Amino acid sequence: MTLFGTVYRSINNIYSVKTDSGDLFSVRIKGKRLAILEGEYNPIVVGDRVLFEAVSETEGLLLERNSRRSSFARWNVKRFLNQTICANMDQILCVCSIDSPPFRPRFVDRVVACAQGVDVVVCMNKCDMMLTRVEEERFRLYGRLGFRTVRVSAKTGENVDTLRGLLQGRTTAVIGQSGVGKSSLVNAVLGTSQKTGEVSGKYNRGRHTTNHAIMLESASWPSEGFRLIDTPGFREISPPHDDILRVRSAFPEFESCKCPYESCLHIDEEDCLVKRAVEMGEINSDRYYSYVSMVEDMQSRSPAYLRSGKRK
Ligand SMILES: Nc1nc2c(ncn2[C@@H]2O[C@H](COP(=O)(O)OP(=O)(O)O)[C@@H](O)[C@H]2O)c(=O)[nH]1
Ligand SMILES: [Mg+2]
Ligand SMILES: [Zn+2]
Repeated sequence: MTLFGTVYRSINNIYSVKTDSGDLFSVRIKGKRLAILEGEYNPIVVGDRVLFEAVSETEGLLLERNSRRSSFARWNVKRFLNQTICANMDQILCVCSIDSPPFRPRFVDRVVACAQGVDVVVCMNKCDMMLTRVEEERFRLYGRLGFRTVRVSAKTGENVDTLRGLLQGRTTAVIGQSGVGKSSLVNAVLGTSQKTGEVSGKYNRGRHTTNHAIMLESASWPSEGFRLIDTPGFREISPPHDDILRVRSAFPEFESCKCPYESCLHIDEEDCLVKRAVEMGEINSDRYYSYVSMVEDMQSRSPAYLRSGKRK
């Protein structure tokens, strides 16, 4: 019998797949690899929709992966490959914190550039503390650029209800540096009370220290409630190897500036209106240099598949 399901967890190439009727299967890839997925670092990720053959009441063999309607992917600096972290979410919640670690807006810009086919909500946690004036301005800029923003405190519970409201009826990937309070927020919105650094959901009662992505559900999903994909904390993040114009599109202020050169990267080109706007202070210069550093990152890479003789 073949069944459809969603990947809830992936450990050592064994996937926990939940069927649309709510049954859990442990699914493996048949043979060594799926032919169509050759060349990907990790062909199946949390959130993927898969077709599998049930071989017992709890085990299956993977047959196919559906194409993804959205994903979060980054450049894996150790393996010289693009790495998808999770797929098919309705939105990304990029969590930052006011302190420990301090707000790193360029990290947020990078998360936006790694998001494919999905909007990013910028969430400032630990709002029981204070941002500096410069940080405050930089955070507010996201709102003016059209991003949804929310300030919360997992510690005091401030705006946790608002955050829960943003999650209703959706599947949200929670992304951020480690220490910003992702697990604390996940606990707060789900109403679970595990120690920080551990998350337990309906299907994952054991300890979870977030070293891989995992799908969690609120009570009574799917009739109501929401799902969250908790992800490991990233220290550094770089956009996947791709067309640089895609990274450019992560900066809506460049579009509204109407640089006349359609393929302009707004870096070395003469008479570029974006560069002019930066000089005039109309475009935030830290945002601009955040973009430039991503482009430089991408241009300095040599992907494994372009290196002769290094890897198959
Ligand atoms: N002051 C303050 N500390 C928080 C808040 N949320 C989390 N923390 C603390 O930040 C640390 C990291 O939290 P954790 O949820 O493990 O972060 P994660 O690595 O992103 O999952 C813990 O010591 C939490 O107690 C908050 O809203 N305010
Ligand atoms: Mg965590
Ligand atoms: Zn330009």
